[in-house]
Amino acid sequence: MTAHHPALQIETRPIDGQRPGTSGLRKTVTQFRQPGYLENFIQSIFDAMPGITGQTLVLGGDGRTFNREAIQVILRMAAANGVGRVLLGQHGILSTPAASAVIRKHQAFGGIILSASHNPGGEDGDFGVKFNIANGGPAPEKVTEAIFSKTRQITRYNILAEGGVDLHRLGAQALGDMTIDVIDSVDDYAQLMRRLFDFPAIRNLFSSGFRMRFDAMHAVTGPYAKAILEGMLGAAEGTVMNAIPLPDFGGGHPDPNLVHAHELVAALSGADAPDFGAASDGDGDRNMIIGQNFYVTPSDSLAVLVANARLAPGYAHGLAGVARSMPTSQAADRVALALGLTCYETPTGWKFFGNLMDAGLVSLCGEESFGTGSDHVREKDGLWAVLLWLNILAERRQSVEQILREHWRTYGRNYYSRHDYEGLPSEAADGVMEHLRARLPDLTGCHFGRFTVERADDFAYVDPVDDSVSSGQGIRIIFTDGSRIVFRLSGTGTVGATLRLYIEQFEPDPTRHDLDTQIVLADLIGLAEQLGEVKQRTGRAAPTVIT
Ligand code: VG1
Ligand code: CO
Repeated sequence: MTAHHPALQIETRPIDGQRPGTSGLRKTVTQFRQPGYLENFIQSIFDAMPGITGQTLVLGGDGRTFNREAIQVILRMAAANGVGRVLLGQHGILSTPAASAVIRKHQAFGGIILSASHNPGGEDGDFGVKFNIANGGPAPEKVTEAIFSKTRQITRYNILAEGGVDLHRLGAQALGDMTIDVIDSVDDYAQLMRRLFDFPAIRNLFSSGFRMRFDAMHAVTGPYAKAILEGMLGAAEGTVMNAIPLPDFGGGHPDPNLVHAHELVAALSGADAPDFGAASDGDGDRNMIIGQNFYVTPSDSLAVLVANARLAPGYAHGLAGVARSMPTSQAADRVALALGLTCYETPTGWKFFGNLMDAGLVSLCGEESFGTGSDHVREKDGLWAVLLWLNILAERRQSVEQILREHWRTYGRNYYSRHDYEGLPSEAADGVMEHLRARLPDLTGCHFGRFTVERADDFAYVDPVDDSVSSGQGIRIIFTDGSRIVFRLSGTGTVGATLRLYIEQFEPDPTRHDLDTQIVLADLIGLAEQLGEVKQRTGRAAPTVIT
């Protein structure tokens, strides 16, 4: 430490509730601004990861309110805790997939990503901290539990008394004994994309009159999408809408679904609509895909990508295997079966895919929650999915709708929907789950109308690589015809509890592939509400969000 930057040990005491959820620690900005709140959690990461001394750490965030203040604090703490070097995204910006790419490329020890992902931002919104390990992926449960246990015991944190860093000037700076390299937020990521996809073919597609809209939702993907789609691939200027990242996402909810990306949905409807539309979330790891007047469910998108990945140079040699989270529809399983690939079923959250990819068992994976990705990084990757779609469209020269209809004719259609009940009192949400858990032993063999329960359980996962067990990952009710109802509670919310109902029904008959999803699923939805006593226990007549 230099004389100008004495390291202090500040006394503190444990703060309740710092257990990371599905994807990092997510709380309101107000909570994160409480004295010691951020500091305690960051110190607990360093305490749980003693090997970080002298190592390289990657740091950046999605630009939401509190991003830059938090970065200055984390840098002073990293220096005081003996971190050797920090690779910092310029302006404090790194999308989640870009952070993963930077960790891997520069063989960093790990990374801290500041984001609450698709949760709203601004002064009244949410903030979050994720810790990623050396493979570039979210810390596995044993690491997040170790961090949590440090938050329970903490008595002091280390921080330099002073010292600010210029987040905007590219290049090296010193802070105490630590070096900070401010790097371009987009470069490493864009180079990786260029290696995976046929950029000349996509350029040709755009120059042949193909039109697209990408809604960055005033979140982190704006600069990435501008540089890659409009810059490298020649898409028309203005293709990327809401391209400037704003601390409050322009007051919007940066969640790429039909409800929150309504501006994009409107742009893609009508006779003169562009050919292709996509959106990404707060931190750039989610994606929504739509065609002209045509919505692609994330589960179907995953299945289409698995079926067509070979059309992109990065996947031309074929896939090792695929994986999906348990609640995600089984559409990808059908493709995997046809291609002779193993399809793994993991609990919700990207952290469970890392081991499978590190072991070379899986190349592509996805979740129903607008997440798709591959082993090019260890996070889901919104823009990657959009580029793979573009590469496929450039090769097949069909519309999104034609590709989906052909896909369903080949593999059958998995009608699928998720119903969310947000902001419930925890007791009510827990009550639904406990009630269902109690019923599990008696459900097998029960008949409900035309449905017979083949199996009902509380999903537990044994990681095939390290044998670690994760239990209590959601209630599954599986019927003899392959239909499913799944219940689980969200692990990313910050207010009350969110109950998620996932409903799926398989339809092989092509004459029945053009029906309304909610109508097709109506019987199963009714059954799910009845089995979970959802209305009685939550007092809600209908879900908050349907996707
Ligand atoms: C949700 C999604 C899950 C996703 C997680 C993080 O979790 O359901 O599939 O991995 O968000 O996504 P939960 O526990 O609320 O259902 V993101 O874009 O916040 O990093
Ligand atoms: Co996200």
